[in-house]
Amino acid sequence: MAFPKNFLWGGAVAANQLEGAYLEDGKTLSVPDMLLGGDVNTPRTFLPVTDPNAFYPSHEAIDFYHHYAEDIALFAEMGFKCFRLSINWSRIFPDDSGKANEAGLAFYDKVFDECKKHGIEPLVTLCHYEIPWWIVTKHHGFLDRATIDLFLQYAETVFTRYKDKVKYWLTFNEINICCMGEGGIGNLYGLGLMEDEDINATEPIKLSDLKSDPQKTFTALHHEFIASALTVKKGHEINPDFMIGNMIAHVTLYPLTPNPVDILATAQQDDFLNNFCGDVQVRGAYPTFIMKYFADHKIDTSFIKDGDEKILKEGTVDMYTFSYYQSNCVTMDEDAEKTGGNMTTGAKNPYLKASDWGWQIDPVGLRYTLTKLHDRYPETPLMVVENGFGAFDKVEEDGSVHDDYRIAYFREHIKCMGEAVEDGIPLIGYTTWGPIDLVSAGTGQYAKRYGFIYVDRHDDGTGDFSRSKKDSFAWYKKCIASDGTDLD
Ligand code: BGP
Repeated sequence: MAFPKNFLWGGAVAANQLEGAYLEDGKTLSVPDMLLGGDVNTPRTFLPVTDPNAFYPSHEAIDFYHHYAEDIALFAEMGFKCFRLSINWSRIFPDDSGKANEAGLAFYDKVFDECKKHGIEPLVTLCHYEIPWWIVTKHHGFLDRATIDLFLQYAETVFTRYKDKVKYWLTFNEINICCMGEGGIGNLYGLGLMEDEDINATEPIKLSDLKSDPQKTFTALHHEFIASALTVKKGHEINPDFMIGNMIAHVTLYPLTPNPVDILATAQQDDFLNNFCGDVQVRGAYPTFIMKYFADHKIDTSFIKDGDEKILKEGTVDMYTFSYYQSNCVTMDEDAEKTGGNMTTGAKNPYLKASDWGWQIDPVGLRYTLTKLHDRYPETPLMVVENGFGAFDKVEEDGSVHDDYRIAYFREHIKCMGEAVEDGIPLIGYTTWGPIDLVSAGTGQYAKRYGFIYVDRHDDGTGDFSRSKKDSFAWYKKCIASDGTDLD
């Protein structure tokens, strides 16, 4: 297997799922700070006014804010070359004064310095669902075109501050999330888009019950595309060496049967869910199929203003990055058995097993996806920036965690990824999701664990935040040390 020597092996996290310290050093609320904890069977709920008696997992998360040095040292021990993290926007711009918060900026200086000390390259997501709450209430997130300027001001501030510490950047995490999921879940996470009625709710609301209006969704998404493109352009002015990518939640789709109607439905869903946003950000223009979709669904495209086409063309990304957890099947047969997944559901594939959350495990699908993406964007380097296995872990009496199921998941995915590299696909890196246990985005659970590192923190709010190594820790270390050749 031929992973190059400079391959970016590492792990990925998001500020809201690990930092905690949700109001410390001047930070104000952001969208995830309004989300309550859930469990495997209960959809996440949202309660806009933080209730002192309710449990909001992001408020303390795993307290990376105070453990960052210890955590980065553990990543270094595993041999990480890269650490993907996000900046929490509301630490930097906590209000609408237009003044950056020095204490927030100083925190990330310390984090990046710590990475540098260990020879770890940071990969920074500018917005991983962390839209400041004041932008939600004042501007309905990205629905208001004015939010483009707020994002640019934020991006320019951090680009300038960290231009010699960070080379790799991503604009919006899973920008296509608003094209999937039920109700307003994708809108809230991705676009900070909510109706006043929901913003002012006094009782918890299921995320799937949040109101959603396609006209508003596509308007806000367009504003994100423009913000992303302008950010790429600005970044290159600040440091021409920056590599700035997009980030797509790639849900790989197969037809459930060879029935041509299933084949066609699969291609159409694939275009809408997976290809639409990537095409805008890599090719710099709206694809024909989505303009047809807009016409068919009576979406008024007057949100595309004069000059926007040029902005999109001039702000194409330097690399295409994506999350890959699973695949789903598509069928026109409404009686086909369904299964869960990352913000979306699909038909059950009889050839695949699934996690306890119903996410179908499909390592071969990763090779297939890399091949497909390279065919679509032949000039663009690719990076897998999330892949991992959420599981209930059992801590033995001596404190060890024998997570052979997680090792098996990674072994097979890395093997298939290596085959894609041998095929000649320009894959530059791989960051596993949640190298350290953190809060689940989909359910708000701590019990859905992804880490090589166990964190003593639980869904009832107990635990002392101490860290310990699972069996997978030594395994991933060996994998990286051997450039992905020793997977036993
Ligand atoms: C992706 C998100 C991550 C992460 C991951 C796992 O969609 O970018 O933030 O959480 O999914 O999902 P979950 O936490 O729901 O298991």
